[in-house]
Amino acid sequence: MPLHLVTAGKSHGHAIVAVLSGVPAGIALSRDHLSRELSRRRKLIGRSARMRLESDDFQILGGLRHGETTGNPLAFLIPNAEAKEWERLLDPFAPEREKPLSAPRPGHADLAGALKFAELNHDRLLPADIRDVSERASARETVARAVAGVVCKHLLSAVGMEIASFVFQLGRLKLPRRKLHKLMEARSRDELPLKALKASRLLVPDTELSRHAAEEVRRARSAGTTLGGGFVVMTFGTVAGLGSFAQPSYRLDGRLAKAMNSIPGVKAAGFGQSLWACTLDGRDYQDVVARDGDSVRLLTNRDGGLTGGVTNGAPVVLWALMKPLPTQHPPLPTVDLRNGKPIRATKQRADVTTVPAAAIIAEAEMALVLADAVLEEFGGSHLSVIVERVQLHRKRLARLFASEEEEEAR
Ligand code: EPS
Repeated sequence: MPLHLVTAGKSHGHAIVAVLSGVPAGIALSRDHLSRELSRRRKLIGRSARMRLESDDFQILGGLRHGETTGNPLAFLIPNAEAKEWERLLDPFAPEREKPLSAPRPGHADLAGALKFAELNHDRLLPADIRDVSERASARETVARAVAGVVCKHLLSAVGMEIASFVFQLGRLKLPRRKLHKLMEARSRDELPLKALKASRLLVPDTELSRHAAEEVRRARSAGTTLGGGFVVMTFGTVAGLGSFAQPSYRLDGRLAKAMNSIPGVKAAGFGQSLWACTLDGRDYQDVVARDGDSVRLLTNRDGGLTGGVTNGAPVVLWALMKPLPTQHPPLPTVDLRNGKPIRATKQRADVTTVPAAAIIAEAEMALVLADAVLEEFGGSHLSVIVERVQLHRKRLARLFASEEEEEAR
């Protein structure tokens, strides 16, 4: 059964709600696990003041009992702290229309959404109220992905797969290429600078760079502007053979890139060292295959763990680039969609950067796609069955060159 996440709700409405279907039974989850992930996402530098108001509260409406998934759809709700203040404006049955927002913020979904939902009224095209666009085209929605991601991370962890992420660029500041290269070649989570990562409220894996990046966020905040950047998300312990090249839509690289690009503000996503290594001659680029005991291993991981859309057993390494957020102070010039006159864009409280938050959401997205691929390959209704099947598969691959007699003798 494929995993499927549906989210709904407004950024300033009562809650963000979601249903994750296709979850097998037997995944242990505690209140602590879930709120820890919400708090991780909330306590980053560069977010708007709203992050201090939100809590790490959530309600599970179905699919979990005695701290374990039941195999039924997991339904949950994350309340919005400021809903009361917006109640009248967002009332679903309000008889009268408020004055619509009509000054799209350049770079925001405001314009595309207002045009998409425009209504023909007595031969005139009326753009949709931008409020209906921005209530949904908002980073708030991703809070539901964080919760769903915890469930999928637990499934993956049960089969020996672990996800980590870090920010490698914030505005003009970047990790040196050599350091980024080394991190992208890590074979286990312990090879990442976990202490520096844990201490950084920007998820930068280098203490010095993290300090400079925090200064850069302060500078951007006082200049009323925003910062883009880049992050890497990796999965260690990846089981080989997930995904397929048999059909274009089965390819796991395509599925992962699509998932990354679904994160608001992400403009590019790619694998491994393609960020720079594509300039190498083919002879120098390829990940060399070497014998490793009774099995094989790749000496480098330039391809980022996927070849032909299938995992090759090396860690999956995915990078993504995010543009600077649209809302600026003072607002940028734009056009009033009601009359075509020049105007300043709608004013909105906003974040300076969500690159680190996006890295956490990218972990969740990666977990969703990989958990789905695990279920596709080794599916079962209960986690224990899936674990057994993955273990058998791993055992077989570890004995690639062992004959059956040797196996029996063991
Ligand atoms: C957002 C703007 C800010 C962010 C919000 C997304 O909200 P507000 O305008 O209410 O201050 O804090 O992100 C979240 C609430 C969240 O949980 O990530 C936007 O314009 O998308």
